[in-house]
Amino acid sequence: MRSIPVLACLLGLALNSLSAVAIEQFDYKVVATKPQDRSLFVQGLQIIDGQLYVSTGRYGESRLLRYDWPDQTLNHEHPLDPRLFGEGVTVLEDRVYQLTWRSGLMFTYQRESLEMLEVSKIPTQGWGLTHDGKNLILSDGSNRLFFIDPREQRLTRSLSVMESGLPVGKLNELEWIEGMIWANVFQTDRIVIIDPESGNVTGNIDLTGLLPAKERQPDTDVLNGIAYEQDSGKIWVTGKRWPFLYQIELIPSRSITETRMDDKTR
Ligand SMILES: [Ca+2]
Repeated sequence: MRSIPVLACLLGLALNSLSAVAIEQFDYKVVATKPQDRSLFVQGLQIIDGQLYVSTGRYGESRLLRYDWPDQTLNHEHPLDPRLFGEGVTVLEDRVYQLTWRSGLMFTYQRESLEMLEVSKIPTQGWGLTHDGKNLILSDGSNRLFFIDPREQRLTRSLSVMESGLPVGKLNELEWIEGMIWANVFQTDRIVIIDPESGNVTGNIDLTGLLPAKERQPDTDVLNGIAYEQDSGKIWVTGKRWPFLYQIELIPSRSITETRMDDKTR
C-alpha cells in the first residue's frame, strides 16, 4: 500500500496536467407523441421546412420517405435497390443525402423532386448522417465522426469521440442541435451530446423506458432517430420499428466532473 505522502505527491503532479470537465446528465420528459408506421426500420430522421425525411434500412425494405410535417402525409417514397441497406439521411441546401450501410455508397438527391443526382463512394460504413451547415457529418459505428465536403465529396476531417478518456463507440443516428452533435449509441437507450471541435462528450441523455413495454413487439428494435425542429426548438426521437415519434424535453439530473488531460499535455 502506498504511503499518503507518495500519493499526495503523485496527485499533485497529476493535477498539474489535468483539468476538470463537467459532463451533464439528463433525464427526459415526453411532451408529445405522434404515430409512426411501426414497420419502418428507422435509420435516418430529419425535420426541416415542414417536411419529415425518414431513411429506412433492411435489405429489400430500404426506402427514402418524405412526409408533410406536422400532419405526416406521405408525399414521396423512393425504394432502394434490394441489395442495399439504407442508413442516415440529411438535407443540406438544395440536396438530400442518404447513406447505405456496407456498400460504400451515398446517394445525392435533388431536394424538391428527390430525383437522384449522384452516387458517390464513402470511405467507410454508413451509419448516421447530419451536417453542420457546411460539411456532412457521418458516423460509421465506431467512435469516429467524419466531416465531408458535400460538393467535392472530400473528407475534410475526422473526430474521435471520447468520454472520460475512453472512446464512445457505436455512434449511430446523428443530429446537429445548436452547435453540438447528438448521437444515438447503438443498442442502448442513450444519446450523447458531443462537442464538434474536441470530440468530448459533454452530456448524456438517458431515455430508458421511453417506449413502454406494452408497446414492444417481437420485432421492435432499438432507439434510433433524432430530429430537431430548428424554428420551434422541438426535439423528436424514435426507434427502429417503433409505433411513435416522441417529442422530448431534457431534465437535468446531475452533473459529474470528468478529469481529463489538458489539450496542451496530449
Ligand atoms: Ca437526425
